[in-house]
Amino acid sequence: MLAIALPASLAIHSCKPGKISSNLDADAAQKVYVAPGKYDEVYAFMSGGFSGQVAAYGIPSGRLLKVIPVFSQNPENGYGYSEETKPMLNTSHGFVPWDDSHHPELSKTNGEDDGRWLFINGNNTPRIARINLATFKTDEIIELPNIGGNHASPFCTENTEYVVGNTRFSEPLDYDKNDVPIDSYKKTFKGAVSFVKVDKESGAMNLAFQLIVPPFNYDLAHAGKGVSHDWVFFTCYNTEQAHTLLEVNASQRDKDFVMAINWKKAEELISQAKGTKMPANYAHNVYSEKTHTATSTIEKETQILDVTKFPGLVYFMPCPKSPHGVDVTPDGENIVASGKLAAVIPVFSFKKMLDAIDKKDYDGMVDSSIPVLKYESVLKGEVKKPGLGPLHTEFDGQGYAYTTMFVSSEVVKWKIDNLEVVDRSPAYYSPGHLVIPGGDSKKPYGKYLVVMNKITKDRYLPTGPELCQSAQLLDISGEKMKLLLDFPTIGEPHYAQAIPVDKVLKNQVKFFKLEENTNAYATKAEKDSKVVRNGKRVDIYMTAIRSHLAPDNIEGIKVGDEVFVHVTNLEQDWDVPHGFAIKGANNAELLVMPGETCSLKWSPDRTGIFPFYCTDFCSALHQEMQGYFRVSSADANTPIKYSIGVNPVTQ
Ligand code: K7E
Ligand code: CUA
Repeated sequence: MLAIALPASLAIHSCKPGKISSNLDADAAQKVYVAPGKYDEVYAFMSGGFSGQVAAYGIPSGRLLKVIPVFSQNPENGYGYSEETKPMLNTSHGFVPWDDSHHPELSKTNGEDDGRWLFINGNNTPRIARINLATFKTDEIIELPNIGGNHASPFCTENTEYVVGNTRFSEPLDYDKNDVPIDSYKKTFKGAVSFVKVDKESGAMNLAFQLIVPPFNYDLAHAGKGVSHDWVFFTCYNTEQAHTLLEVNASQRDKDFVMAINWKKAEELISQAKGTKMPANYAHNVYSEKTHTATSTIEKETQILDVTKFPGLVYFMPCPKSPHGVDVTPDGENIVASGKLAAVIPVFSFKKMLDAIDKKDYDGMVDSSIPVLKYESVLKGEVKKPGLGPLHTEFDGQGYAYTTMFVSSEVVKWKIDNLEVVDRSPAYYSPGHLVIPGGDSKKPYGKYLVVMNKITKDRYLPTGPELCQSAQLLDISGEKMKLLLDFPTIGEPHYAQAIPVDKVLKNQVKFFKLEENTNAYATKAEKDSKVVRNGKRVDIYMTAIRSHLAPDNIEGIKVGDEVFVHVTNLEQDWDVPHGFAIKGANNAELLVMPGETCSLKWSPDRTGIFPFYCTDFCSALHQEMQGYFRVSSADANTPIKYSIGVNPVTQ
């Protein structure tokens, strides 16, 4: 989400709407054409913004490959509707079936994307999710306490030691006295930076500690790498500490800050037991590939460090005009921050930052304890006249940086060593983030750039009042950026990560092994399918294989029962899911992967015959893959009875 206050004269697009794009490559069609049956070169994982999901696209074709459900229920495959996946969306507030996801982040090894996991933030009800790129499923979601708006999140340190996140809305800590007047903001509100530890082997996350920081709005982050390995950088705005009409009140000061945190030092302090344990209340949801079931645990403790008490942990670098993005060059030496309202792009030098810290080259203190380093002392230089409204920067590994200009609606290429602008390419229109494969890592794959736009105006066929969101693919292999392709996206794409396909392909899971399925309701063979009544609860152990469901005739269900249909897909082959749906169920379908078990809850509300069927066209006889429930009145004596074909299933 971007809220930018601008003088009216600036609040127009510099690029006039028009069908022809001036920067279109003459060979564009050739360069994006991926012949039928051929694979794309790169996966792009784009946040779905207010859809709460992630979408995987092939680049250069721009073809949508999959929507990966993360924070929102997804009727298309039953995520968040099946009994197994409902716990994934549990929070300390109960079931929250939606979020706003902005920043996908690939796991890193030695500062390079390793293709194992993709992390993404839930912005609204603060959460971090981990997607397993072997299965393209969300494996874990952890809620973050003490935070409102998990926007500056989740960013990986160089070896994915941590994913870090910071709060957009400062607020009183959960277990402080938190029922306070809003105008006590400066006194009672706090920021909290979360460090989520990631297990090297399994990817399992846990909230290691939180740093309590001044009540600013924290916007974005990137971790250092190489020389700056030990540090993580956050932008913050609203250093005015306003709590109303931020549009005006948070734009008073000429400079806000980039906050530099020495996470190694924080880790050390925690290991020396300098942290304070504090009661907390947050959900930690884990999906198991063996049980095919998620469990949700409510955690009761967090560990905090008040940064004002530990000198050397945090420094502020002044940054002009409402900073938004902060990005670190592949060598880890330069920190690029983008002030949304600034006329320059400041580039900070990590080396100069260390020198300034050494020399105590301060320009005052925040909260009388956190040093503000002198702007001139930490600055490498400013990119002059880059355009209007700089937001985000990525790198090509060839010594160039590319920054989106929201207001002047363009991508600007500049040289990192001399900070000269060398090229600009219009974006249609108002770009937010951009992504280069590996563009925030030590090793960018600097061939493509995808810019994600907030507004499309006349670029696509109209679709009523809401027009589609869009990405644009640029070829950046040459001196000049060349536009290749427009393609629409789901939700509102903010950040994205992209990675050459090899790193992801080699880990792909094609199906789940049936013998390893330890779901409590798994049925491993058709002969074991059965119906079990226990009071008003009825469990149906059903199997699916081309092209029948077993059992397919079920009687003895009564109005008022709670029916759980546990469908195990017996197939052991790639690309053979079976679906399952029941007429009138207040639920979505199930989409069961080979070797997996999924459960649908159904409360029949009337007597009659209720058909069920497979929803995924799985074979030539898919339309035959069906069955019937007979539902009797609550006081009827219809016995439980189930069968398939001429051979009754053993009772
Ligand atoms: Cu710039 Cu939420 Cu990353 Cu959107 S944020 S653009
Ligand atoms: Cu199984 Cu259609």
